[in-house]
Amino acid sequence: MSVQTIRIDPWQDQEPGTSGLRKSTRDFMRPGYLEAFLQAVFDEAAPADGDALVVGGDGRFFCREAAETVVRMALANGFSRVIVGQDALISTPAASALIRRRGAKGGVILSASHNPGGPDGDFGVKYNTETGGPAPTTFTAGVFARSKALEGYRILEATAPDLSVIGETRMGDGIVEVIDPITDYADLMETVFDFDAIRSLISQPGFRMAFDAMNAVTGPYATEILERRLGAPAGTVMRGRPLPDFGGGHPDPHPDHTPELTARMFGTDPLDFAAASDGDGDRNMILGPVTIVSPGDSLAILAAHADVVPRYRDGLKGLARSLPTSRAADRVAEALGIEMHQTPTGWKFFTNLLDAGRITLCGEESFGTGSDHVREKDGLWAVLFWLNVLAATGKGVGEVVAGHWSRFGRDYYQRHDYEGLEVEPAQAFMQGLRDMADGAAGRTVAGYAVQSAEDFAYTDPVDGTTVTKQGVTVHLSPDARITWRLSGTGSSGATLRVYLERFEDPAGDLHQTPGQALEAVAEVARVLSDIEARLGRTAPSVIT
Ligand code: VG1
Ligand code: CO
Repeated sequence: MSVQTIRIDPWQDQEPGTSGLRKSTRDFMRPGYLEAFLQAVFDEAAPADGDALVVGGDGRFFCREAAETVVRMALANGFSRVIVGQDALISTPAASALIRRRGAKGGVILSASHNPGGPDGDFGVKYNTETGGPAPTTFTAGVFARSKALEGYRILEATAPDLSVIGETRMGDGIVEVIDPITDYADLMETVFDFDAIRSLISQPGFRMAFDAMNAVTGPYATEILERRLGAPAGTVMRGRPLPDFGGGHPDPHPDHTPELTARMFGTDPLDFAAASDGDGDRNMILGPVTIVSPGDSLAILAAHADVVPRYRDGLKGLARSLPTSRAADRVAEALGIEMHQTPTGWKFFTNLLDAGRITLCGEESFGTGSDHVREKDGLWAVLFWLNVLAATGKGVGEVVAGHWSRFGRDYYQRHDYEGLEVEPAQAFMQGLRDMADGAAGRTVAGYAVQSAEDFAYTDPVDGTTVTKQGVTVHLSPDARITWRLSGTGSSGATLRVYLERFEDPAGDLHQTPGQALEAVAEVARVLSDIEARLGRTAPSVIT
């Protein structure tokens, strides 16, 4: 079986974003495009004899073909073993767990996460290193530099084995191992949570729940864990079969994209608990009767209740959140007397803190929560954590949330996305914000005084690497905060994200809608950024 080297002209646009390389599926399917990116990744990873690579994806269109290409190229580039999820499926958190358990050199995850899939949708490739976490910025910068100068790629001149059949096949000088991607992950969850307690909660007469897998990768995981191992009735998992186009849906856990679940939870006879995940299984949305738990609150609430979970019973080392995530977790860290870190957006910035044992739980406002059990955010883990909390406290979702606010106060929170912008005006807008930030302190708008403003730069406390321009934040008095940044996960154009938050102390009005509570803060954002004049936008495209 020979290794072929195929000459190519290098692509100039393979710069990984917040979470790997994302492009339209059609762009990825151009001859040599996927191959070029993989070659740059493998050159940067520089595998040695004996090294293993984990491969799998979220089941979207082109995943299987792409996985076959990864197999043939990995073996041609020095990996000795490629461990592939059956049918080329594996969730992002399960891939992270597998890399760690098998001591693999790294993993290739074929997913554009919450972006729609299909021939007219998006595709993506993420690379995780031996820690199980997303490749750090030094690695992705190396990949981008290599991709721009690449002259060719190496691939085995052979067909990959059938990825639907579990077992080992020799190929070239290496081995392709097709594994069941579910069992190990489900076993890991059993070591983290109190499954007996969750089982008795679920079996209580009258307790009703649902999980919307959105025809993405979590379907088989949720069916195994919730229905088979925890005894939830068949049908608890909705849209449980992974489909290449996610059944035409948008695999983003947002109430607009889970219409049936949302209708059930906001209808006349809501379920006690509901949840959804995204395309690759790393996000979570938690719902109670007529309640959506804000992700920033969720992180704080889980941290405050961590002692009910067997894995965290002995206490938390510290907490971390991304810059635009609400400061609700900071208040819990303070009460617990543990470290609190603020990182840039993207899970890769949590990895070093987790590896160094500085933090145990971390999260992002974008429906991402996780812990040191893996090095990715983990959707089903968050669902099980909530169930564990409900089981241990005997309370409902709404009661837990309201109880948290009355103890710590409430961080009212909203994200306003402006989609479909052109790249250059969006970048100029961000530059305008940096200039505004320089002279903003002391200004008063809509009853708020600007206390300080900054262009967020982050120095990793573990390895000392620094990244700059991670978002512009304005701190206001009374206690509120606005952050602006551009999305790094789109496949075309630009999306501006504006994050608004305001703290209400426990004695204040804790039960307004976020829209009402943040009306004045939104006005401050409009005035300070001058968005209408600069980008011609009068209202956001999406409010979360
Ligand atoms: C978004 C979220 C960010 C998350 C990233 C990847 O990035 O804001 O918090 O880490 O998606 O999540 P951006 O750059 O578009 O704001 V996933 O579920 O796509 O792996
Ligand atoms: Co995701």
